[in-house]
Amino acid sequence: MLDIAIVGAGSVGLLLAAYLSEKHTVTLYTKTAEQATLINQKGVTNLTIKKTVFPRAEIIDRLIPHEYIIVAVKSYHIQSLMPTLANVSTCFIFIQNGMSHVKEVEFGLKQSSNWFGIVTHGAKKYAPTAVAHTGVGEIKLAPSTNNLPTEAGIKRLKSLFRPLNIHIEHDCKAMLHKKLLVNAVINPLTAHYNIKNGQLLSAVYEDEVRDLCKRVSKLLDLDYDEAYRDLITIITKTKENESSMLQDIKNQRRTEIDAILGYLLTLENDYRMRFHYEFIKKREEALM
Ligand code: KPL
Repeated sequence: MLDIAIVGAGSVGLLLAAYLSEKHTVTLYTKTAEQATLINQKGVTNLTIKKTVFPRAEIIDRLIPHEYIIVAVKSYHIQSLMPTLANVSTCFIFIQNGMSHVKEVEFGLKQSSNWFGIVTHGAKKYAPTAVAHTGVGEIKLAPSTNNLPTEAGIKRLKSLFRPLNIHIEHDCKAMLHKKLLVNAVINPLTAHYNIKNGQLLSAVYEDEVRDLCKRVSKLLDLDYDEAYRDLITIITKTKENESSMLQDIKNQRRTEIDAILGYLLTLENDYRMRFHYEFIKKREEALM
């Protein structure tokens, strides 16, 4: 049994808490005291398997060291969290979409053993204490550049995430780039057209999916055929899911468009990517 903290109780944070609390001691750190109180009263329910678990909940200001701290907040919250995280130097696992948090973490938390992770599970938060597992995907983790994990460390990490199809990768940048491509295609298109991931498989969207996939794979130096195959696999596995960007727009929250297409536009000012970037930015501005 390991002592784990999960920072962030959005859809991914709740999904991790729902599975990891079955075997480990989990503390879930929330943004608001209201959500912490509700979780302490009602637990966290996985609506898909109809199971409730009881992690301890605290607000993020009370963060203390744990064996593992999984940071599952949106990428744009990482910067403001940095002073809190630097105080509890430990083994961190960062699970964010996009790339903008990577430099911040590698620079700000040099003394910790950091891992970056990607999640392709579909998750939807229905209430502050309830989440649905809307698509079975996987979790991939790779060590950051200054982290040289031992075989024993890798084994522990694998056992920690076992219920969620864990894979350990060695090339962190390649892993994050592959996920960036997935998010750069699925998230803006589903948010733009207000559709579930699976609807992207319809012939109506095929040209647009292929076109964005081609542009992003070229920009990130990924093999197009392989990238397209992986993309279709993830769309298929999460076909019932609403992407995190669509959920953000529907809930009138800030999206991760800056960390995804915004980041890619800093590499190349591609007009199709800019079109989708600006469309989502306008939506976001109108909502907030
Ligand atoms: O990461 C996701 C997201 O929505 O942000 C995918 C894998 C696309 C699942 O919807």
